[in-house]
Amino acid sequence: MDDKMNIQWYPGHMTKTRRKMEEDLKLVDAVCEILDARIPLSSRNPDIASICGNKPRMVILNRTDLADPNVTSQWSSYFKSQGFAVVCTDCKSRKGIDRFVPAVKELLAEKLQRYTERGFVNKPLKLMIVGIPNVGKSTFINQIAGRKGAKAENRPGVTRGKQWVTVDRGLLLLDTPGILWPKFDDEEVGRRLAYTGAVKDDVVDVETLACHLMYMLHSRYPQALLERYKIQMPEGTSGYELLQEGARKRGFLLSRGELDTERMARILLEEYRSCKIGRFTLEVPNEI
Ligand SMILES: Nc1nc2c(ncn2[C@@H]2O[C@H](COP(=O)(O)OP(=O)(O)OP(=O)(O)O)[C@@H](O)[C@H]2O)c(=O)[nH]1
Ligand SMILES: [Mg+2]
Repeated sequence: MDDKMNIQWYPGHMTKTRRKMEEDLKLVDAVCEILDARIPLSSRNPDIASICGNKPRMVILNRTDLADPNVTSQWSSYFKSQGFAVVCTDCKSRKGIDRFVPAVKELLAEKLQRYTERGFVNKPLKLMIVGIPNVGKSTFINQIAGRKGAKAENRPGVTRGKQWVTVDRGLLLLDTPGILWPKFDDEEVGRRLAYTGAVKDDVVDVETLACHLMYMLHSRYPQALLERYKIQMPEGTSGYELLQEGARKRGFLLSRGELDTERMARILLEEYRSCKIGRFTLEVPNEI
């Protein structure tokens, strides 16, 4: 098995997006970065601090329905302690959505105060919504606005240009295309982005990816693998052996009686993404 994955997923439009982001920054009062609650570190854009400068910043931990709730609250405290305004959301059920507007008003309280003093009635606050592809930016905006103002779909790269969405007379949100950074120092970051669907499957080797995910789930959540796939193997079993065991237990065979590990790989990724195995967060703050 080829253990090195050469993932190249930085299409030209993303470079353009970064430049545009720097321009758009001049139009907004604050930047709101949406993170995947299952991988809050890997889904953060490391360039964002340098792009945003001194603009007030907010973090949304989204997809909390798919993440381990205990770890989500640890992440919330972590980002708060770093000075961010934090809101945890599940855009499928709208959980946490109502906390966004009060959090924005708190973050930009001084600005609002100045507007009032100068007699600016209904001058809207403007926020730019940024984040990696497919993390739920457009869905989040639609939930906040209470209507489908932004196009959203379950694949990376749906939003292609910026778009203003009016929430009400006091708030405008700027939807932006998802961006990834050109190169990862850490291959594991790339894999985590692929597990969670930020990267299209056709740029990675699905079987290799699934081996890594198997290994990780086996070391962190062995009980879940036992319950879902009847996999019970000693600690330290390789990802490929775990994948084989899964295929064996499910009876996935090729015509010559070989195990169909590729089919098992696809099933594992699909079931991880749709939360059928459980709500697993792959990164915890105390491991930083
Ligand atoms: N389970 C779950 N799914 C979510 C959540 N938020 C968004 N989604 C789903 O994630 C998928 C991607 O959502 P989008 O809003 O299009 O994501 P985006 O960040 O705008 O993506 P790009 O425009 O491609 O960068 C959609 O299928 C949404 O339904 C959430 O909190 N939980
Ligand atoms: Mg979008």
